[in-house]
Amino acid sequence: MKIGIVDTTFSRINMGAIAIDELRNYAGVKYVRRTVPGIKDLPVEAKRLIEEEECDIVITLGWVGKAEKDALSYIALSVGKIIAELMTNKHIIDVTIHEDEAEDEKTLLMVAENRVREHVRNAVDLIRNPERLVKQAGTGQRQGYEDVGPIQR
Ligand code: RDL
Ligand code: RDL
Ligand code: RDL
Repeated sequence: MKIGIVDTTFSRINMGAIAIDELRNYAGVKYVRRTVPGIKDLPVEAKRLIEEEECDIVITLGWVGKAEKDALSYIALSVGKIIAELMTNKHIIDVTIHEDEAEDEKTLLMVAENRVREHVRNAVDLIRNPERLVKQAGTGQRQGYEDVGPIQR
C-alpha cells in the first residue's frame, strides 16, 4: 500500500512529520510526502500523488487561520478535494486544524497531534482493513478531541 501525505507551509505545526511518525506503526506502508504553500494548493497535489505517484489514498493536512477569509479558503479546499476524489475515484482524507478550535496553543497542538494520528489510522484501514470501520459504525468517533459515543436507546 502507498499513501500520499501533503501538508502546508502555512500550518504552524509540522503536520506531515506527525503523519509520517504515525506511519511507522504500520509495517509495509510506503509513502510520498509533498508540501505546498496553503490549503487551496492541496487538492491538485493530492490528485497528482494519486495519478502520477500511484498512491492508493492521500491525506491532506491543512491549517485554517482565524479570519473569515480563512474559513472561505477552507470551503474552497473542501469542494476542490471532493472533486479530486470524484475524478480519481480514490479517498483523500482531509485532516484540518482550525486555529480557533482551542483557546491556547498547547491544546491546539494536542488536538492536531491526535487528529493527524487518528486519521492516518483511518486511511490505512480504509485501504487495508475496511472492516474495522464497519465495526465502528454509529459509535460517535471523533478525531482530535474525545469521542462523543453513541446515543443509547
Ligand atoms: O495558492 C496560494 C495561496 O492562495 C494558497 O496557498 C492559500 O491556501 C493560502 N491561504 C489563504 O490565502 C488564506 O486566506 C491559506 C489560508 N487563508 C488558510 O487559512 N490556510 C492555508 N492557506 O493553509
Ligand atoms: O476526510 C476526513 C474528515 O475530514 C472527514 O471524514 C469529515 O467528514 C469529518 N467531519 C468533519 O471534519 C467535521 O468538521 C465530519 C463532520 N464535521 C460532521 O459534522 N459529520 C461527519 N464528519 O460525518
Ligand atoms: O463537536 C466538536 C468537533 O467535533 C467539531 O467542532 C468538528 O467540526 C471539529 N473538526 C473539524 O473542525 C475538522 O475540520 C473535526 C475534524 N475536522 C475531524 O476530522 N474530526 C473531528 N472533528 O472529530
